[in-house]
Amino acid sequence: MDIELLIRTQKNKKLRDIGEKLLQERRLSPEDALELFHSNELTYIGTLAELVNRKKNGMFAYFIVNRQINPTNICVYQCDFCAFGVVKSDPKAYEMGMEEILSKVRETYLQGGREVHIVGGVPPHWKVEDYVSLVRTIKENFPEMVIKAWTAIEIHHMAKVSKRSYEDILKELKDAGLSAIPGGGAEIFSERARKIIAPYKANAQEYLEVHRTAHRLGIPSNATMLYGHVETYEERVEHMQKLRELQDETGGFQVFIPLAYWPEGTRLGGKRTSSVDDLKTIAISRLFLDNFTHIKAYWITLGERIAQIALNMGADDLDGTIEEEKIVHSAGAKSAYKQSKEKLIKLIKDAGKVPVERDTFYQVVAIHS
Ligand code: V47
Repeated sequence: MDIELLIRTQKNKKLRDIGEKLLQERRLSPEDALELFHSNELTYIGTLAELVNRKKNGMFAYFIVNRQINPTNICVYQCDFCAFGVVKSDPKAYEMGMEEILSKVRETYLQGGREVHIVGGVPPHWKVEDYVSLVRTIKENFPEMVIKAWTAIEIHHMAKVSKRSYEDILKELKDAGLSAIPGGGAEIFSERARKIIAPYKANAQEYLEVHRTAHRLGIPSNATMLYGHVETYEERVEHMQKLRELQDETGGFQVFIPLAYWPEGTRLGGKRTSSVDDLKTIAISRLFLDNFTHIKAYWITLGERIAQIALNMGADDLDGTIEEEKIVHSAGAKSAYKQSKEKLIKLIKDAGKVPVERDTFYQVVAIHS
């Protein structure tokens, strides 16, 4: 596709101007991003996003052999969009023992996996030592495993209950073996929407401050946005703007992950996002977040088919083999619980991209061309 021709023949002047801006490698304004959200020109937006992606990542599309571990679903926050967290007395409540956690890590280790992504509910009875010793025990038993653990929500909670600073908590976790922080818990930063979907947990400033502190301490992190519930397009743009500002300041974010909302079994209810909305959101995030190298099409929330198309509309990463996803499946996700490495390689190849097995920090482990 001749990109200049595509832009020149675009009938909507505002979209044409956005295309010109991107060709000149100029930053999009929040108004530009909003204009794109209001447009249904998916091919146009997706092609521009793919152009920008190829400048950053060439034909590479990344995946990782990893495992998610959700040590408990007991959670004090009870957010209305979440069907995973339950109170302690709920018959569905569970808490894994250390042996169970280690045996899951071992299984992944023996399959060549080198990342564990740990995130769970926030149980009222857990102390900072519980979070720290979980990290330390895994690291002592599997020194080569990279531990990406605890969202900003959990870290804020640890600081609150122990009356310690984020810096103090993060230093202790880092000393115990934590290497990176996942992006969960961002949901949507807007105060209005957060009051409806997640009124009790850390707010936007607190989420961002945890990540700012982590970056200062040399701990890279990821960023997410949960979309498709009660938020407006303006609030999606405002969310991404806050992340872009922090990234300008620290450069510590590795990847942005738009998470499509699944409503089943949640108190909030609502409808699933459309495929067009999913692809548009991926593409617009690629165009707006010019200071992020990677955009993840998380196959768990998008499904494999849409994730595969997203690799041609701005995304360059699928996440990983996962092994056991509980959070989004509690809310009705229809994707598999896990994926073989071979299947991820095939998904990427069939999308016309070169599959690159990566580590947590986007270092190349193997190119499967
Ligand atoms: O913060 C909860 C989301 C997140 C629902 O950092 C839901 O690499 C959809 O953040 N519908 C946790 N989503 C998962 C997460 C994540 C996943 C993969 C990779 C990374 C990374 C991070 O799951 C939560 C929340 O935003 N979530 N409930 C739901 N009903």
